[in-house]
Amino acid sequence: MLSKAVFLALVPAVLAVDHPVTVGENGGLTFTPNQILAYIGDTITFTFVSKNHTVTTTNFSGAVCPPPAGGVGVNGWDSGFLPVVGTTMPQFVYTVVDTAPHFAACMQGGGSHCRAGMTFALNPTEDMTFDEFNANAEAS
Ligand SMILES: *[C@@H]1O[C@H](CO)[C@@H](O)[C@H](O)[C@H]1NC(C)=O
Ligand SMILES: *[C@@H]1O[C@H](CO)[C@@H](O)[C@H](O)[C@H]1NC(C)=O
Ligand SMILES: [Cu+2]
Repeated sequence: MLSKAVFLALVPAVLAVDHPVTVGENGGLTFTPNQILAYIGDTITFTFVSKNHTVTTTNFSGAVCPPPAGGVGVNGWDSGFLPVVGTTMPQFVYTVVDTAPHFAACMQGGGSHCRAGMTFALNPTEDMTFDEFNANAEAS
């Protein structure tokens, strides 16, 4: 049996959680769910289940669609294009490294997927909501 001190040393200070997100469910231009709240150390596992999409950070407003290659912002990310070929469903895992809001969308189609609502928010705020971001995307 482990002593209490050893046992406590083995328990992480914060229990990291994985947040699964499905990309292209039922062949749609969607992230499911389209917004999540997560802590530093958590992971987001994006599973691509149809077509050929990306999850790429972009601006909250202004030039939203399409997101640029490499993504926007400090600690932004870009999965690159992850086509579903046969029965292989590619995954992209992002580890949360800050508490800032991050807004992402799909790059495919020169911005057409992004403008059609293929948008996603990590840690949106009262001032920067998912709905407002999505409206900015539609209008961009
Ligand atoms: C996925 O989309 C990108 C960008 O349109 C394209 O360059 C690439 O060839 C596509 N991949 C497949 C397997 O269709
Ligand atoms: C995102 O917004 C910043 C700040 O307004 C701007 O400098 C940058 O060019 C924008 N990025 C894109 C891809 O439009
Ligand atoms: Cu897409």
